[in-house]
Amino acid sequence: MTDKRFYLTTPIYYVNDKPHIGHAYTTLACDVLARFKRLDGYEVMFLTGTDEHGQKVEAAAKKAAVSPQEFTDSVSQNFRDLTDRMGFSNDQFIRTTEPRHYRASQKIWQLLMDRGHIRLDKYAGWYSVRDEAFYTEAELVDGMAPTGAPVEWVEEPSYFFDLSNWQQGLLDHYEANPDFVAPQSRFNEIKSFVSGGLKDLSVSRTSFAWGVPVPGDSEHVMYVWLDALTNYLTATGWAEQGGAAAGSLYDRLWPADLHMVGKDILRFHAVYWPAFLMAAGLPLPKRVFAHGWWTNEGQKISKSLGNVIDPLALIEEYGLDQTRYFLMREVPFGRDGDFAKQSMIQRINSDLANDLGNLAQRSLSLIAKNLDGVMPAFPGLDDPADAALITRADALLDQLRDAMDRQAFHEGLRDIWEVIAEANRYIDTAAPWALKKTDPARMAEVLAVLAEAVRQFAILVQPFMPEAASRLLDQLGVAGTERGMDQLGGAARIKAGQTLEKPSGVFPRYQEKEEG
Ligand code: ME8
Repeated sequence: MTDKRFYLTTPIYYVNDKPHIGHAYTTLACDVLARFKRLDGYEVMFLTGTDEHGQKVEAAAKKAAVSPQEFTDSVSQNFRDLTDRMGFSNDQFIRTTEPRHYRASQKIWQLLMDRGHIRLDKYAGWYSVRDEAFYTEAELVDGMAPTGAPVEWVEEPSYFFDLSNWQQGLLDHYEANPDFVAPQSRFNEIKSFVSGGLKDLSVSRTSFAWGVPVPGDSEHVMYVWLDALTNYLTATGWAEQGGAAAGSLYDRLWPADLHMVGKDILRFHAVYWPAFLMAAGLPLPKRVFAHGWWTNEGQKISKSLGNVIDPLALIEEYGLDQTRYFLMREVPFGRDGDFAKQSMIQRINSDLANDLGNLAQRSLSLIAKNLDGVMPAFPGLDDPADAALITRADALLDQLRDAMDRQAFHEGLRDIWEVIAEANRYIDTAAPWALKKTDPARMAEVLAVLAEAVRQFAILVQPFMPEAASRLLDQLGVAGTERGMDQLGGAARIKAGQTLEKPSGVFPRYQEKEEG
């Protein structure tokens, strides 16, 4: 067992709807990071799942004329299916309707109660079922939630969490942990929200029943966000093992290294969740990253506009690795971005088919044709052009590590593609196809340098495009045990003398279908 550990989470998704690009995007970002960390020698726990309680889900079940449990069973399965189809490598898939999650939610409630942070009172105010959030009169815009969601007036007995007492504690934590929330602009918004003062938070409801029962008061169910946020603890076995001897899963994993969320739910993760945890006397997660939102060809995505993007349709049309690459490369992670078909095609044909695909295919087929498919020996780097390319390739691992630790996925890929461009210039200048007759020894050196560069690119892109990378590594004769990040940075090189399999392109061009 390693002491390099990394615990990362996606939000758990509401089961009121089909999975869409937003869900796929958040989970994909975590998948890429989880794969990178595993390849970089970490013990990783990657958690995703479904958020199954609350009024929104109860209403969706009623509309479908089935019980909430039947409804959540079936919709939760859609999210699991998406996980499989996208090749996500999550270690657990949690459902908030599981008994272990009831245990954890009730345990945190009890802790908050015992420590004097929850009291019974009465709530009178606005509630948005779509957002599952409470709003003050002052926050409403034209009678709607600031998100544009409808609100309803709610008046009912409710337990309250003493959020107002945590303003200073939160601000101190932000001050002491400048990387707690990213991107920085969003962190600033959170700080100014908390600086503006916090009101106690209603944490139970009596007007519907689809939730975790409040311990000791069966009239109430827990506010869905208190229940939902606790999933991150549930999955560590906290209810069963919290405070247990060193070495328990909880002990190894908590606090989480990263909660990945969309920008719309940052406040719940960067304000309420840390306040709950501080009040319960538990350590806080190390970082919360809020990513941006996708539009579709410039338009806001909405069911009413009928322009929701189905991630499964994207995979079908463009291919899984291509879709994964596009989503991670096109938009600086953390910013909003636009999904445009032409940009997708451009990325597939230019970055993948031309830049990386052709480079690999040209290099490998020259080895096949001119060297009988036998991997040449890696040269001493006396030639300045060889040295320049390999030095840049060797530096990529540290660059990628740094980008990954900042969740700057687009930068990681950009850095790799800069060296791919360099390798393309190298092959054009060295022109190994012309050396066969004039200088076969030099040709073998050039092809070895190219094969080494491609080996490194293939290892580096595994977290983003696992299938294509694995096919490329197969063609380069790289053993399954030699695909980790520890094989980079000059620690290993191509192995001379192996006979390679016949190469075939791994990044096909996208052909637009003829209309009609
Ligand atoms: O919020 N582009 O669940 P959810 C990018 N259950 N991301 C988008 C998007 C878009 N167009 N639309 C939505 C919940 N998202 C809670 C979480 S966690 C303890 C509980 C993202 O199903 C959005 O930002 O509404 C959010 O991260 C997720 O998809 C949707 O979550």
